[in-house]
Formats: sequence, structure tokens, C-alpha cells
Amino acid sequence: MPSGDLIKVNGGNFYVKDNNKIIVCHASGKLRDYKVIPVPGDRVIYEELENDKGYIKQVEKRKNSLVRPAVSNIDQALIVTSLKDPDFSSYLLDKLLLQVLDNEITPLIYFSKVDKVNINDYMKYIEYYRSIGIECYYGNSLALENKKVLEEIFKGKKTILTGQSGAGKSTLLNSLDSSLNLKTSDISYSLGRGKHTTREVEFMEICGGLVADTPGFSSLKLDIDSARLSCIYPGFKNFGECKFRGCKHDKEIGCKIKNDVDDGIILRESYENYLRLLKDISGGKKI
Ligand SMILES: Nc1nc2c(ncn2[C@@H]2O[C@H](COP(=O)(O)OP(=O)(O)O)[C@@H](O)[C@H]2O)c(=O)[nH]1
Ligand SMILES: [Mg+2]
Ligand SMILES: [Zn+2]
Repeated sequence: MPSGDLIKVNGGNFYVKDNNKIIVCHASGKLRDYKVIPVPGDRVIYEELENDKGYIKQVEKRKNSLVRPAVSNIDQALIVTSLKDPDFSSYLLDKLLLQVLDNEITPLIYFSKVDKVNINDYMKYIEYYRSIGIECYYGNSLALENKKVLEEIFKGKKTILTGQSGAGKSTLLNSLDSSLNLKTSDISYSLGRGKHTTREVEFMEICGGLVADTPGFSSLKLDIDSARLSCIYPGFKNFGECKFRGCKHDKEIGCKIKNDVDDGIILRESYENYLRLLKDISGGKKI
């Protein structure tokens, strides 16, 4: 039986992409019996009936899956973060990175709206995140100079775009593929409270890969405990791990992470973001 990628779910219809064909499927009775709900990103086995219609028979084992938004088999997450409008926030970026790392997905960062700032003021961030092994890109999405480089990111992969509302996710995709015509919003509009609609995530074929533009979110809840935070925090694993088991890299004397901060290897601002998150988590606050 043929197989394909589930790219979109809408009102009980499952859109399965098999090469250049889209088959609109329903879930088979068996899937419903086992309460398997296919989500975008799933590799599925389907049976075609007629006129590009069919049934999903089976969902292949997922490599990973996210709950909000419900997607699966993600190879990488491209975090889009603006340098201006909305202002750059390393705290938000670190939180987004944490969310991606918590799901064991490879993060990449795109810094947008470089035309609105002096990029030299931000190179310390770009260099830092590169030094901890994260691919970083930057540009003016309204006049992309590094289009070729950015196109390469997506080839043969399933990518989700994530980042604050108004960061420029849709604009970037439109610039990479002008046939997309994704809706972009005025900053004043997109930053308005409660304005963003929670729509279903859909994978689009962009630059030879499947890309899902997730709805932006301005407040993001993470569900991790302090032990996990101290292990997976961006940068903490890169320069040799702290020797103290269970170290929170906070007040402990001789902590490797704190030494790295003092030596300028770990960006102090990012470490301070960590302490803020640690404090909130330890105090039982949702972050
Ligand atoms: N000057 C400038 N404006 C941008 C850039 N990227 C996005 N924008 C603008 O920022 C606003 C929000 O962009 P949008 O793509 O809708 O953000 P999204 O919510 O992340 O999808 C729109 O008005 C875009 O025109 C950029 O690189 N430079
Ligand atoms: Mg958008
Ligand atoms: Zn430590």
C-alpha cells in the first residue's frame, strides 16, 4: 500500500502528500478503534479509493511529536526572532531554544529585521549562539540577500518555524517562495493581546522540504523541572559539563558553568536568563 506525509488536518479530512499528489483521506475504522489521531508530519500508509480520495490505514512510528501545535517527525525548528519591532529579547530566545531542546529537536535561529538596527550591536549574540553549535542566520526579509543560503536549510527536511507574533515568520517564507502569499500582519495588529487565532498547522512544500509556519505566540509555557533545566539549558553542555552531580549552577562554589560565565565563554546575559528561569521554576511558577 502507498505511503505519504500527512501535511494538513481539517474537519476530519487528512491531506496526504505522496510525491506530487495530494490524497484527501479519512481515518480508517481501525485507527479510530485504537484512538490513533494522525497529526501533520506523520508518515502514513493509505489506501486510495478514487479521485484522490482514500483512507489512512496506519500511522508509522513517530520520531518525535509536539503537543502544541500537534505535529510530528520534526527534523529542525527555525526560531525567527526580530531585532526590532518587537525588540530583541535574549530571554525569549533562550526560552524558545529551551522548548525546542526539551523536545530533542535541532534549533536554528534567524534574526530578522536587520534593516531596522545596527547589526554590529547584535553580533555578540549571533557569535555566542554560533559558539554553542546553533546555526544562525540574519537578514532583512523584505529584501533577502542570502536567499540561496536560506533555501538550503529546508531541503529534504521537516521544519517548523517558531517565534513571537510579528517576528517575521510568514514574511521570511514569502520571500523564499513568492507563490506562497502567506498573510503577514501589521506589527500593531500582531502584537495585540489575544488577537492571534489558533489555527491548524499545515506543512507546505518550500525549497524542497516540508515547512510548517506555526502561529506565533507571545507567551510560552514550558513544563520542565529545575533538574532538567540545568542539564539542557542552551550552551551548558557545549564546553564540558559541570562535574557536580545535580548542580544547579547557582550558588555552588567551583561550578564549571559559573567559571565559564566568568571567563566569558558563556554569555552572562544568557546565564542570567537561566537564573531567572531557575528561580521561577523552583518557586513553582510556570515559565
Ligand atoms: N523592516 C522589516 N520588516 C519586516 C521584516 N520581516 C518582517 N517584517 C514586517 O514585520 C511584520 C510582521 O511580519 P509577519 O511575517 O507577519 O510576522 P509573523 O507573525 O512572525 O508571521 C510585517 O509588517 C512585516 O512586513 C524585516 O526583515 N524587515
Ligand atoms: Mg505569520
Ligand atoms: Zn554547576
